[in-house]
Amino acid sequence: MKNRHILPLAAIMLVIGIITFGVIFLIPWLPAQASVEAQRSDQLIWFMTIVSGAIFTVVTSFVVYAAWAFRAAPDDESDGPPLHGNTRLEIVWTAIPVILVAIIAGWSVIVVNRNGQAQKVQDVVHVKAWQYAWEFDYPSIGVSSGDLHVPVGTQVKVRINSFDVVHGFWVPQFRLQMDAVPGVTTSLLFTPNKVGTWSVICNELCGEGHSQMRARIIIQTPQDYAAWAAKAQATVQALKASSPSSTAAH
Ligand SMILES: [Cu+2]
Repeated sequence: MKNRHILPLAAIMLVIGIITFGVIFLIPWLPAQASVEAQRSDQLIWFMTIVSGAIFTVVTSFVVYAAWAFRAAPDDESDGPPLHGNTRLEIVWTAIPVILVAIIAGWSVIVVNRNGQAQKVQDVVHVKAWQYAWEFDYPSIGVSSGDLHVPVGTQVKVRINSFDVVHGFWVPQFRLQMDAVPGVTTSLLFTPNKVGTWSVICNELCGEGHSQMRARIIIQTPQDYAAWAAKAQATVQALKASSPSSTAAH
């Protein structure tokens, strides 16, 4: 009896598996990776996606095959044969998810811990959020910018404040987000590892201008970053010379 089912079931599984993993791998689901943290998160995301794809393939194949192979004739009003379950099978299908969830939980704790490990040398940027804009202060060089400039390969610590409602500091390419909460200073560590320009996006619904609450994040080579910082400092000095109260520079 078993052998009669194995071949068609395997064929259905092959077709569903090809479609499922085609959808998983051929569509670029994730944004670019631009930080060390994004790599860690993505390894975990891919593990979960592949495991989910495999389970989806097996379960869907059994459902599709059972619906086709064991369908009742249109005039068949009888009950099916009584089933008493299968203890061994039930233990197996309980144990596998328990093991998988334990692996995912443990792995997640490791990723969160490693992402939160501060290095000795880091650039500190003060992120200020309000309806509906961002501003970035650089206490070490005494400048302020509407774009978030960061050097590639250096750990950056952002200290985040909101001056009105809850906002969310989110860079999809980092796979990281942190809320900006009025009255509280939150912080986030990241290590950019790819030169490029992306967006800091507010991801807490904060009012009617929420969808426009974006700023550029510019990841630069250390040389370009130093050049930007020097130029910004020079601008601040020039502004201070002309009007002592102004410190803004872009
Ligand atoms: Cu916002």
